Amino acid sequence: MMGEGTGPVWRCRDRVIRLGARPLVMGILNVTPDSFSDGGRYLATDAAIQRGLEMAAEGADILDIGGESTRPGAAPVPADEELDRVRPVMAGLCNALPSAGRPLLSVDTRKAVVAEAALAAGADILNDVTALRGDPAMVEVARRYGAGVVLMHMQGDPESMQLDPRYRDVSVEVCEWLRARVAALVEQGLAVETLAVDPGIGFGKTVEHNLCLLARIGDLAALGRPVVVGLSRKRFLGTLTGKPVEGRVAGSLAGLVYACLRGAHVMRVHDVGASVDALRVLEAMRREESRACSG
Ligand code: HH2
Repeated sequence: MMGEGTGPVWRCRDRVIRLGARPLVMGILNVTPDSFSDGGRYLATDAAIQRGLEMAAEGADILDIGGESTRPGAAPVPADEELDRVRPVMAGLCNALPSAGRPLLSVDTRKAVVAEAALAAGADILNDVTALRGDPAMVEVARRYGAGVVLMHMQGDPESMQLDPRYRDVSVEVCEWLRARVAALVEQGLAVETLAVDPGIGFGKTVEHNLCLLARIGDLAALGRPVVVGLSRKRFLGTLTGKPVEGRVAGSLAGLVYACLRGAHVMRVHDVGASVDALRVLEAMRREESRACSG
């Protein structure tokens, strides 16, 4: 058992995490030519493994490896190409990291063949931006391995999702959708303890939708499952600050601290070292706050 919190338990194959004591940092590793932030930097297997090891040394709790960009308008990647990108990096990181206490390994994919190969190579978590709806074989793969699963909300698909997203009440609709998705997957045989939820910041959402979802993370946490949030360097931060992707670190850290104060359990980030530092300071301040308030 990893962690000592009072939040939900997340079972990821044979690793069991008790959330709530401190938020976990999920480092992003995109083995792609076109991801919006790190596209092209880690396309070579060696460079990607090196970056994974660097993020582990910086304190990442989870490494999330993806071989297909899901940014708005991204071109789909054939399965064999995605497989060739992800599998050697997953296997290489499994070999290179000590088995005791290594970060959890996650695969960010919509395809069951890629998920299966990554899990066979040692991945613990399946992070699927379609919440296991994109490929009919995905549920069975997740079930067979007992993988941790991140179920993300998305309105529409990456090609068109940012054209004109609309909701009556974005937080209520996203929470209800994720609640129904958890229930449907439990019905299909997945253990509820393996499931985490994610509001899908930027996936079919305007700036206002994103801000509302972040303000109401508590509603999502009330589902009783771990809440994953990915806001790192995203476009809404560019709209708010006027900064390009590489200038959005400070905005990302402000969002990270806010999301954690509102109840997020896992933060998906590009800047692992800076995020770990921000969370260490936040943790010390919260500890003192509860000591001072109870004393
Ligand atoms: N965001 C992206 C990709 N995968 N998975 C989850 N669970 N939550 C997210 O918010 C999320 C995600 C998009 O960011 P990134 O991977 O940096 O870019 P790209 O899709 O261009 O590779």
